Amino acid sequence: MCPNLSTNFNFKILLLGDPAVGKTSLVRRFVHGKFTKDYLVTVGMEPYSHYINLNGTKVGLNLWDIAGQQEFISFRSVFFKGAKGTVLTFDLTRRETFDNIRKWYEESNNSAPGQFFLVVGNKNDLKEQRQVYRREGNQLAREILNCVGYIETSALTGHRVEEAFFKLGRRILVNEEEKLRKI
Ligand SMILES: Nc1nc2c(ncn2[C@@H]2O[C@H](COP(=O)(O)OP(=O)(O)OP(=O)(O)O)[C@@H](O)[C@H]2O)c(=O)[nH]1
Ligand SMILES: [Mg+2]
Repeated sequence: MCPNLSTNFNFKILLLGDPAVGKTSLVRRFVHGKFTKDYLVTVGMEPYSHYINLNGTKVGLNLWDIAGQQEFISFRSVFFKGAKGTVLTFDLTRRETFDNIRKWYEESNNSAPGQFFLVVGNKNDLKEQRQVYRREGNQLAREILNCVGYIETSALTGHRVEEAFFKLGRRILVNEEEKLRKI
């Protein structure tokens, strides 16, 4: 069968990172264009779905917003299966959340190998409280296998949020199209 490259695609993408780094806020900003200051802890996992247009190809992003709290560690990896990509998120104002990115990367990569990754430093609006340099984020992204880069975002202002999801989605699409061509 001749593959049709204008086919619609659906990609499962995980949002991972420590508690309160802003995973839910980023996905809600991207999908609903909204932000709330309240911290409502995610319990287990919350799914979101959003269609984007990548160079004329309609792509569905199934965004799995995974709870960062330690109490969910025992079962959360069941949600990882089949993921094509992970947004590894940390909080620019809390150094320890950056130090934990490798742990999140390994947890995700072990359960769903062969994915693409994007490192996101969130809360870029809190300039005075920054605890991680941009060059450190860039360096970490270079060290992670299949990482498409490092982006600093703000779910509060919306700064670079769309760009982050598009960047990861575009890389996954290129890879899926290459696989189709080989059939
Ligand atoms: N100033 C600022 N605050 C943010 C930003 N993103 C999220 N927050 C706040 O940080 C807190 C935690 O955000 P959440 O999105 O709930 O964090 P989470 O990563 O989903 O946390 P868990 O569900 O526990 O894993 C909330 O009070 C948000 O309003 C941001 O870009 N800037
Ligand atoms: Mg959450």
